[in-house]
Amino acid sequence: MIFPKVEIIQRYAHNPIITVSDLPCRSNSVFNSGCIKENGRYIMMLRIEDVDGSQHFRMAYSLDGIKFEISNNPVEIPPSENENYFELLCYDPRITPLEGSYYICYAAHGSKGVRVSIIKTSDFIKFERVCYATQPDNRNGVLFPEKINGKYVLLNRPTMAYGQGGKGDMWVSYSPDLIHWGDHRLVAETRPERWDGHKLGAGPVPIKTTEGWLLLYHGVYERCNGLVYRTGVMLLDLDDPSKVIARSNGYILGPKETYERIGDVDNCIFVTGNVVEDDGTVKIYYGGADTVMCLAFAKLDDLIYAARNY
Ligand code: BMA
Repeated sequence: MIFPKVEIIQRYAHNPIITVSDLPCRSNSVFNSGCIKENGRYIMMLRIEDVDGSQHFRMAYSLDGIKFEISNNPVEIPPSENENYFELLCYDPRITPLEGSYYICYAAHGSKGVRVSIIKTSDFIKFERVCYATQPDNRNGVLFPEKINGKYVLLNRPTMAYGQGGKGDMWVSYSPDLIHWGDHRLVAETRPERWDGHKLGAGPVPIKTTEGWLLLYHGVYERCNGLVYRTGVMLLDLDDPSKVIARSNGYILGPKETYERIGDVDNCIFVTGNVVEDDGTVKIYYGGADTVMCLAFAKLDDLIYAARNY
């Protein structure tokens, strides 16, 4: 296939938008942070790696989606009976507004592996635990912003044994109450010897469009020096999100700039936030090289077009 030489995504010229020098605490990195916009205010949940290797979340707020005020206090993740098993690290938060609350899906990682944990809040100050939605190893969880056919819907990524390099496809699971999850279905597979041939996983909250649920996702390719993380786009059926209507053949955003090429994990773009503006521009928030937070822009119509034609 020959691809048109037209890029549909433009990076913010002054990337990165958040680095450790912006934080009120001594940290190693800030990346892969969830972001939404509510009532004109951008709400970001930062993923911060501390200098001892632990990680925490911290809220950040903005009126323009570019310059964020960062909270002085970390998010207090509610206690879990499985603290050591699954809460040694928390990462990759995705925020879903749903039925008047905000649900955060994150990777809860510990001595027994990694699973999708869901917590909820109404004010980003007090959080309560909802459930562990998956068994280990399974991460990259994101909730749809509404029920579909009366069920809550979660994208996730069960991971094959570490011996196989942590490969995995994207699945969808359903729940009547956000606690009991089942009816697991395969959504999208890796494509051998293509840019998303090693593993793939959901990015931020799917965007409802007339053409289907638009989903940005990360695809991973294994090269002799390590993994390369890039972004693709797909459209899922509005009534049955296990059905892929369209999926870009090529990636739409891949590491190119120094802040994406070089960092704690080189060659990594990891999308965790998308905000649709009134004029049809989508602000795309992503981690660069597991080190900094970045921003890019695309038109919603171009993303839909890319799912079918790129
Ligand atoms: C993935 C996730 C991401 C990270 C990426 C590259 O498995 O853990 O948080 O950006 O690896 O390290």
